[in-house]
This record gives sequence, structure tokens and C-alpha cells, in this order.
Amino acid sequence: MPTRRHMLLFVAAVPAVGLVGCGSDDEITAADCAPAELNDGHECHLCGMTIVNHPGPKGQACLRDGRTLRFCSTRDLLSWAWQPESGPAIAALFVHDLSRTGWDEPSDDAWTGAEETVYVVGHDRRGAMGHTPASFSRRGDADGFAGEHGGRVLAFDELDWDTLRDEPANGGGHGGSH
Ligand code: CU1
Ligand code: ZN
Repeated sequence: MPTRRHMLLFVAAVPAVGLVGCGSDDEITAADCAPAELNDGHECHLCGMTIVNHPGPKGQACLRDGRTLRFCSTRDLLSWAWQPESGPAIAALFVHDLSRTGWDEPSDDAWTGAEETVYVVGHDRRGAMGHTPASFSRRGDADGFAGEHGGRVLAFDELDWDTLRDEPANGGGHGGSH
């Protein structure tokens, strides 16, 4: 008899397989997706942390099978989204819009589409998992954040594994002394 753990793994594997062949019309598309509620009962799909207990912009994924996955940080959202098996399952990705809400306790009514958003990476603020791309719907706000906290402004398509790391990717900012 399968253990509970095996059952969960089996259930998780079904949607990706089902997508390949049938393209059934109850599949969700980006137009059907809207940001879902985030409350103190939600744990990060990737790391298991209680999401709202931590500062910084969070993420969520609307899947083609109708499920929503929530993440403690833009970092964990992207780390999950870039797994090869995640791509085909994704209908839409959302991140907190720091043009409309603050870093310490991002508001549940300030989400924006992850792909239309600009990101500051290599800055000095820390989210749930350390460094996490700071997401802004307005480019001017991203520039202002980078001016205050360091880092550089990138489009969604310019983000990669290197830009998720803590240290500035370009090695800039040396020579300061405190
Ligand atoms: Cu975490
Ligand atoms: Zn996480």
C-alpha cells in the first residue's frame, strides 16, 4: 500500500503528464489567472516557510491545472519557475509590486504580472531567503530603489541564476570603507 508521501508525489506528477497529449479545454490560460489571497496559513511551495512571517516581495504561480502555488520570495518563485518541469505547467506568475506597497510587509492587494515587472538585483535589502529581486511595476521606482539600496535594474527576461545570488554579479561597489 503506498505511503502518504508516495501518494503526494504521484498526484504532483499527473498534471505535467496530462498536459502533453490532450490540451483539454478546461485548462487555465493567463487570461483566467488573477492574484490569489495570501494569508498566515500559506507556506512557500519551495522551502516550506510561512510566507507572511517574512519581509520582501513574494510570488505566486497560477497553474494551467487551476492550482495556485505561493512562494516566500521572488527568489523562490523564480527558482521554481526555472525548473524544466515547471515551465509547461505555468499559466501566469505574479509578484508583489513594490511601486504600490512596502518591503517590510507587502500588501495582499499589490500584485503585478511578473513578466511586465522590472527588477532590482544586487541591492542591500533582505527578504525571506536573503537577497531577492525587488519587483516594481514602474521603472522610475526601481531606479529610485537602486539609488538608495544599490544594485541594477533588469527586465524579467534578463534575470538568471546569477542575478538571484547575494553578491552583486558585476563585482561593483568595491573600495568603500566603513
Ligand atoms: Cu524560505
Ligand atoms: Zn521559500
